[in-house]
Formats: sequence, structure tokens, C-alpha cells
Amino acid sequence: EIIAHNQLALKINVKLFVYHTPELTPTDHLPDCAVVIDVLRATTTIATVLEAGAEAVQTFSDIDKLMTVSEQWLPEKRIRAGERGGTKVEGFDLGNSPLDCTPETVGNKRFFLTTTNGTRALQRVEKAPTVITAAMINRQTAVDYILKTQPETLWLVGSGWEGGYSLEDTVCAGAIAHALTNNSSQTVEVSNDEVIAAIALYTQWQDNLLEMFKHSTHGQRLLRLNGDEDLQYCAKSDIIGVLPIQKEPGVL
Ligand code: 3SL
Repeated sequence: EIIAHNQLALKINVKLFVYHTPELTPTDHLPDCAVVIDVLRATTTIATVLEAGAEAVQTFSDIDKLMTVSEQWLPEKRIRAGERGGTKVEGFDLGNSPLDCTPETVGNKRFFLTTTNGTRALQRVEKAPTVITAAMINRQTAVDYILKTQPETLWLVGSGWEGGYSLEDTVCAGAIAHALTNNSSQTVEVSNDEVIAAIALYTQWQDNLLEMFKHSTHGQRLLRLNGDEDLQYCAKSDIIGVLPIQKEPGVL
């Protein structure tokens, strides 16, 4: 079913845009609120880390920069985590599996994270007045925050994979857009066709997200790296009540 723009724009409060990748976001302006999405796995990991009681998550696209900044923290007060190509960075405490992020491991520590795509997407929008991260596990929490704060312009930005589009990020953008456009207390202006495409993807797959993730190219990559349990966890909806909000560029 194709939903026409004007059917969704009954009253206007929020101008909603979806961008499948950070590279597709405009470079000459920013929204009031940017939602960065990297379901497999960076934004799932970030929500899990904060839920587990980490002091903060600090993100880097560059490994050397992460090493220099994290050096200023006592070893017992920091965790260095991250991946390249899905595999743990050599010498780091953890990779990018959300399942490793228990209260015992990350509680009260600063979590220094570098990933291939998610941290790059965060950098792209870090100067927006409000930046939050979302994944399927905390989707409803993100929706509730948006409904409460009512930004005038809202971007849902998928991280993709090295410039390409990722099914799992766009389906999560669709899940958020679907909740926003179906909320009677909220009026949403669908501002690009990507919103409609994302909602259509979500409504098609909402009962079978794990299956979709297993067929996606990144899901396949993680399965080759024994990431079956990670996929199962990342495909769960609305199980976490934490919303990562950027406090300063790169720090959530
Ligand atoms: O690219 C990223 O930001 C990561 O989430 C990729 S991975 O799932 O850890 O391989």
C-alpha cells in the first residue's frame, strides 16, 4: 500500500525527513533534532551500554584519536571498544557486541567507542541542537522523546555501510516514522519520499525483523562472524527505556 504525502500531513507540527545514509544528508543546514540509527550494531550497543550504567559513551571515527583521549582516563574507569569490518580492534577491551556490555563490565565507566559507520554518522550531524541515537531496542523511548519535545524539523539518519544503504537502519527509521505519523496527538509533515519508503519497509517486515536482518548484507556479514545472538538481540523491539542524548559533540 502506497501512502500519499497529503494523507499523512493532516496537521503540521514536525517536518520529518529520512536519510538512508549520512552521505545523503544535506550539508548546508541541520535539523532541530537528528536521530542517528545504526541497528547493526553501534546504536544498539550505545543504548545497551547506558542502560548497563556506563558514565557516558564517547564516540570516535578515528582509532588514534580514541587512544589519545581515552589515555586521560584511569584504566579502571574506561572501556575501549570498537570494530573494523565487524571484528574487535586489536588491543581493545571489547568489540562492538551489545551482549558484552553488562553492568559488571561497563558500569560507572566511560565507554570509548569507534565503529565503521555509526560513529561516522554521529559526526555528520553532531552540530545539530539535539542529537539522539535510536535502534529497535529503544525505538519507543525515542518516539516518546520526539513526541514530548516536538522539534520543528527532524531527521532520521541511517548509518548504512561505507556509503551504501542498509535495510536494518531504514526499517528502524520506518518504525519511528510509523509511530510518529500514527500518533493522534502529533502532526507530522512527511517531507521526503524516503519517509514513505521507510514506513512501507517497516509495515512489510515488522513481524519478521530478525528474518530481514538475516538476509541483509550486514546481517550476513555478522553471521559469518558468529553474530547470530547479536542479530537476535538487535531485532528486539522496545526493550530498553534509555535514550542516548548527545551532551557535547561525540559524548552521549
Ligand atoms: O559500522 C558500525 O558502526 C558497526 O555498528 C558495524 S558492526 O556491526 O559492529 O560490524
